[in-house]
Amino acid sequence: MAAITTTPGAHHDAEDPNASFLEKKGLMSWLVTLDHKRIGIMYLISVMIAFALGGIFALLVRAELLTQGKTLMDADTYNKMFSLHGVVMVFLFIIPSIPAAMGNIILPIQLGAKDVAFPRLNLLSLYIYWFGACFGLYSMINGGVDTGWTFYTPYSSSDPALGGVGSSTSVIPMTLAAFIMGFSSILTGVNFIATVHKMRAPGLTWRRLTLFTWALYSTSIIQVLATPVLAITLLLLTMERFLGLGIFDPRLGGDPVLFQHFFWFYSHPAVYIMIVPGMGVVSDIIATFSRREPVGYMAIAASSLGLALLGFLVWGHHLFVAGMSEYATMVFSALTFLVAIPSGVKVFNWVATLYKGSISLQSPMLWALSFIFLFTIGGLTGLFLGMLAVDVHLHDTYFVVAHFHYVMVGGTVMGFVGGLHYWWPKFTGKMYDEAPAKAGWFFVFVGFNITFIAQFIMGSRGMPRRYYDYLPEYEIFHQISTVGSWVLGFGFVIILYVLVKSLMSGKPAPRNPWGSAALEFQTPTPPPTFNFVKDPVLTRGQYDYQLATEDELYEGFDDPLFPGIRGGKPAAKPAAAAEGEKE
Ligand code: HEM
Ligand SMILES: [Cu+2]
Repeated sequence: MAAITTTPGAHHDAEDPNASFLEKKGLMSWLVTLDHKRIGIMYLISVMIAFALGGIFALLVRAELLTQGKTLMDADTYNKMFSLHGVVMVFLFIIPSIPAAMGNIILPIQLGAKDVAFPRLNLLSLYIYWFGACFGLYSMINGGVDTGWTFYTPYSSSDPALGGVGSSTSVIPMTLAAFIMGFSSILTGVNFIATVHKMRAPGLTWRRLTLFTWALYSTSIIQVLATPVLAITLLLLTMERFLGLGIFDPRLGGDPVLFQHFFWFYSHPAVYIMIVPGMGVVSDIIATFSRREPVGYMAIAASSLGLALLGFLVWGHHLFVAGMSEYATMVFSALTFLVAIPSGVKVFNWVATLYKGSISLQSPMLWALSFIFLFTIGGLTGLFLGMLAVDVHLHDTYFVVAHFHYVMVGGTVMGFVGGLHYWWPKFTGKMYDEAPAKAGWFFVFVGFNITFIAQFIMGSRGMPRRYYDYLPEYEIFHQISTVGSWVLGFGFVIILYVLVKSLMSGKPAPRNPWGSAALEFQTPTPPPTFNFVKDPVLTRGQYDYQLATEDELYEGFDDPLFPGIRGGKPAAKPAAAAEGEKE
């Protein structure tokens, strides 16, 4: 039985409600759009620009560390470089990356909905994000910040211009930027929660949601509950810096450790805002390219919720050496280990899904497999840091830097780029060249490991983070790491080239290029404005390959541009289609 009815590949004129959502041209048609897909694409472009900017800062940091002493810039500039890298990557890129950009494009389609629950609120979220980003740019034009992305007090809150002793950089605009962008994040979360509850197509029960949807739902809960804490913390910081209120600064009677508690009460859950959506993307990609329902579907879904909840209980592990009671450190250490359970549940279930799956190694799958491998390293090294005695040695070393890059880059960025490749044909209507896409993946994967394995080693030997200079015994590791960052950067340049070339001259994408059973691949490519030609009614789950019809899985391959692929044989695996694309 067909899950939905559509008229794939049909062409329509601009007035037709079934015309592609990309049909309308002109800047204004984008800026005032209420279409979640268009809003998602504008988010996507924004976060990709942020990623490029943050990446340039990272390359500059690495270049400075190529040799001992001064290589490129003075120490003050260096401090600004790593701070801006962190701020841009966290607040402008990674938080909105998968939820706001990819979630907006895909979530309503996966729900069989016409749009999100509150389309106007959705557009407002984007404008708030842009408004906040303007404050960030303003700060950068004014010299940026040198506080690190963590804005630790009292250095950040004590302004020399007002008689303080802290940072003289442009802190207030940057904290306001993060404050404002927080509202964007909260509103997206509210919108997605309402959308998942209220907009599901008939037949789309909770047990039939995709794992990407479950991940976004869990993430939204964190966004709504945790982000207000960051907002109020940054507001207090601003008031202390601007008005001299004594909240965090001991010279004014405040408590600097209080700031760290507040900050990490948001920022540890925020780690799950960053990683859980990536896990969702990976779950979907693994299912599609293994051609089967994920093993332990409910366990993976529940572990997303589990991470969202447990993520709130462990913030103290960032303060083991900041001055807490021994009892508190022990409790936080024990709770930290609990977080490994839902993460482990996911990894084991992904691996079990791969086992005896009918795997095809298309480019999205390569990113998803890298995610599993690299995230596992990131997660397990997190357990080292969660162990009290070990953390006393490793705290604020390059070991920590390597650990969180294995999670943020090895995890989230792999999921983000994988999802980008996976859904690209669907929302752009264009295919990309598979061979150079795989080459890009290869350079990113190799470059990433060179960059950050070197950092694990030097960190475990005591190289502190955020240092401008270092002892001679660390030089070789810094050099390896810097060369790795060039390989990594080169990989991203290839990917950019592949995607731009696809936009310019890519072949039209079929409806279902990967042979997926999920709902978003049952509607035309690119989808019409309201996502479906006929309102979908689900008669099966989105991973039920055994219930999906041959047409649902293969119709895309019948596209005249991919002749002879289908041949009416359901035995043809999705890989076969891609072989055809390569020519
Ligand atoms: C893509 C390649 C990347 C490279 C080569 C890179 C490199 C670096 C380097 C060298 C540092 C400075 C370490 C220190 O001295 O403390 C750093 C810090 C940091 N990076 Fe990355 N990074 C990359 C991507 C990312 C991404 C995607 C994120 C997303 C969250 C990220 C988040 C951070 C943060 C939060 C810091 C700490 C900044 C601070 O100390 O305030 N990085 N990175
Ligand atoms: Cu944490």
